[in-house]
Amino acid sequence: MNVIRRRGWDMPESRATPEHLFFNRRALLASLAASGLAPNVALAQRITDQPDPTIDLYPGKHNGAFTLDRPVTDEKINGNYNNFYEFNSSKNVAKQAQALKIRPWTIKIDGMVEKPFEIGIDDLVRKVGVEERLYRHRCVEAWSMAIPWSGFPLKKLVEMAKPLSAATYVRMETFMDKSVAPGLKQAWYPWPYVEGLTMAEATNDLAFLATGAYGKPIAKQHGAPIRLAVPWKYGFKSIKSIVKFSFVDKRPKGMWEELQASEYGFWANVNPEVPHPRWSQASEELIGTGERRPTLLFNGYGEYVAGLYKDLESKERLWA
Ligand SMILES: Nc1nc2c(c(=O)[nH]1)N[C@H]1C(S)=C(S)[C@@H](COP(=O)(O)O)O[C@H]1N2
Ligand SMILES: [Mo]
Repeated sequence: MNVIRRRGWDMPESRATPEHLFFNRRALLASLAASGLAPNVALAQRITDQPDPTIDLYPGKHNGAFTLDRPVTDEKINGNYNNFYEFNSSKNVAKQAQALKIRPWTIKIDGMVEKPFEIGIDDLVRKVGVEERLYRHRCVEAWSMAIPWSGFPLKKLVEMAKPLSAATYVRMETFMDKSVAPGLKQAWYPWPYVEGLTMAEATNDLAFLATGAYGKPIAKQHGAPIRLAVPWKYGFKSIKSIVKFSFVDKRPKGMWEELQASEYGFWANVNPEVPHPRWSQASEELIGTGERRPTLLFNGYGEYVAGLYKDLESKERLWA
């Protein structure tokens, strides 16, 4: 995702894969070394945060419809290898992300709806309930994880919002508090983080709002208290720490698309046949295992979502 400052892996495609792997391993080792600090972080969190008022709901009923072809990624590895640019642009962001204040957390529903409203995260979660699903996650940087999310289908929030029939897209937006998230002071990013889906995508069964992971309320570095999980798309579409859902009739422009449209388009459907302009998408590294596997079209979720894209003529458009 690093399009501004050049890194070791920002290089001709012929060399991108090995260097890219090297970068990931190094970042992972650094993250794990830093995770020795985790008990202190957890302690600080316990002192400053109220206990989650919906903790009794987790993990929720397990929904067995979504099976994995690989083991769940170790919680500690997943929780110490994150993308959360609001805090910093390295993978080692978990500690800084603990500064995020997740209560009170108010979500705005606006735009083309019967009546705009706001709802607190705890009221929302109590109202809709949570279930547990195992999902794969494929980052555009060619690495992947497997996560036990808890949460609810985005479709339930759409139903609650009562969009007008003219609304064709959902636009989502991340919090903007510079006092806790220093990355927001980096003016070269077009903050806030924004992502969007078509209404058909948003009401598809797979589109999920995660409020928990690994059997408990979701950790801050994963986008507490509520983040999107759209596992058939590259990871950047899965926007974290959402504060607003707007129902609109124009295609929303995501933050990454705003920054570099040729690399991070609206669709961002996982497609191993269409390389990123700077590296191949044919395979992925399963973070924490050293294993590399071929990447599957729609990240293996074609049975749920392929029908949504029948009318897009080319493979490129599936991706971009
Ligand atoms: N608000 C926000 N959402 C975000 C990001 C981000 O930087 N900010 N990074 C995205 C990217 S590129 C990925 S791969 C996933 C990473 O989620 P994880 O850290 O829980 O694995 O979050 C996505 N959502
Ligand atoms: Mo990503």
